[in-house]
Amino acid sequence: MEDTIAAIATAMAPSGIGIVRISGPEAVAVADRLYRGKKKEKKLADMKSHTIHYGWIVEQEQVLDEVLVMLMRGPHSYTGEDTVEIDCHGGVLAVKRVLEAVLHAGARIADPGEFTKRAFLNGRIDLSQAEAVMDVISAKSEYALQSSVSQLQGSVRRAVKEIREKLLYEIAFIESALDDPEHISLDGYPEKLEGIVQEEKRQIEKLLKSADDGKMLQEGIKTVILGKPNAGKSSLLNLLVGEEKAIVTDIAGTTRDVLEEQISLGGISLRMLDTAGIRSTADKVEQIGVERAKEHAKNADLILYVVDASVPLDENDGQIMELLKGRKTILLLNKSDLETVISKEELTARIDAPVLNISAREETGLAELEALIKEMFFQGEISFNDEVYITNMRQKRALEEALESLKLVENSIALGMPEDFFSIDLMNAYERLGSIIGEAVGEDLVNEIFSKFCTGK
Ligand SMILES: Nc1nc2c(ncn2[C@@H]2O[C@H](COP(=O)(O)OP(=O)(O)O)[C@@H](O)[C@H]2O)c(=O)[nH]1
Ligand SMILES: [Mg+2]
Repeated sequence: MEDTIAAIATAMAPSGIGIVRISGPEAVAVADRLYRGKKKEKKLADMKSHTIHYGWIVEQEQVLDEVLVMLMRGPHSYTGEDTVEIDCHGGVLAVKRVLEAVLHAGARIADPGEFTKRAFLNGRIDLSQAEAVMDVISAKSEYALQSSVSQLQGSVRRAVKEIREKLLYEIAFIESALDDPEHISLDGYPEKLEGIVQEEKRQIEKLLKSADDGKMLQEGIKTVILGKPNAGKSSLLNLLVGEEKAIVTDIAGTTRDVLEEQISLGGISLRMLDTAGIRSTADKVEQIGVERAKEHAKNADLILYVVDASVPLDENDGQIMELLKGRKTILLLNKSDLETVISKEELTARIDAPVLNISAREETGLAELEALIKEMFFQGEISFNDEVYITNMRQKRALEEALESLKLVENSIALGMPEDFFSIDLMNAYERLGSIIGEAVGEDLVNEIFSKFCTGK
């Protein structure tokens, strides 16, 4: 962290403004080598922190761009170090020229995520917050964003800290009792500890339970559209995407490959897969498509089974119903604008799943579908006020390991083991929880986490 680093913080595409960010002990000096204000003698080094300065970036007497320069001295900056941000014009070439000049003036190019890594290493944010930064950037739906922002504000850290404090208290108590048996008695202590361990296990389990929802919020609910050919599967996908992504014709067997689209429905993101209609077919390509549809159905979070209500059920529907077993399913009785020959009752008699009447052509039934999905996956309510969602797989693993350690403590209590056995596993749980917020994590892990970031962040 001795180096002064620099990178382009904005997207590399023509835009109004592009930002070159500089951070490190030499940040202000580097900027001063290039900055020229209206008054020639003006130096950023003499300016107060958190001020903005108009001027030009000049390299070897050549004016590169007209800029605004933002000055933020550490520790009150994103990285915790002296930071200068240069707002230049957002042409790809203009931003690159300014960055090059900054590098010539003594900064080195930043690694991906290095600004955030410094914020973490300088103790300005914990590891769970650093991970949230990346999630905020890559959020694909309103709820994914809200959950990441709440983590950025420290919701995960607070939840983890609370559990850790309780564990640490018990570890310390056991240690002092063992050191000073004359004054501190451990009589009846195992029973008391058992109650505490149970409670903390419950807290961890609650966080772990949120991880399933959290993953779906973050990555989207994997939703597979199944049905016979011509049921209106591709029409439904197009309707939800809002444009003609899939080819729609009245020829059965039009969709042969699986088509994936990320869509947002009422703030929830769905990874929606349109598939080949399921039927027995002699066409080789279509057969492969049917197999793929079946494969995807196996690990779907949700299946939308589209039924053409204007034609009777047949043996192909029987085949599809087999695929629905054990999967969350919504039955969509499509083409309800036409004369229908299938009733809701006929379907619910055969499969245990909610049924909605829709028409992909008339665009009806979508609001009901949205409400039903929210109900099925988030009990209708997604709230970030007092709920913490674990969206990160690394954090989830650490929670699982902490839970295992607490189970070992329970075991030792049940077996009547000596107290120092308890503290070993309590300590393990404490450390695993610590790794979530980045306490005592190795350099390799830190590097791995931050290397997934984009440059400039
Ligand atoms: N009347 C009516 N026709 C529909 C509806 N949805 C789809 N279609 C038509 O049904 C045919 C097959 O649609 P498509 O989306 O390709 O079905 P897929 O094979 O299941 O993907 C096309 O001619 C669509 O225009 C609907 O709600 N009402
Ligand atoms: Mg289709």
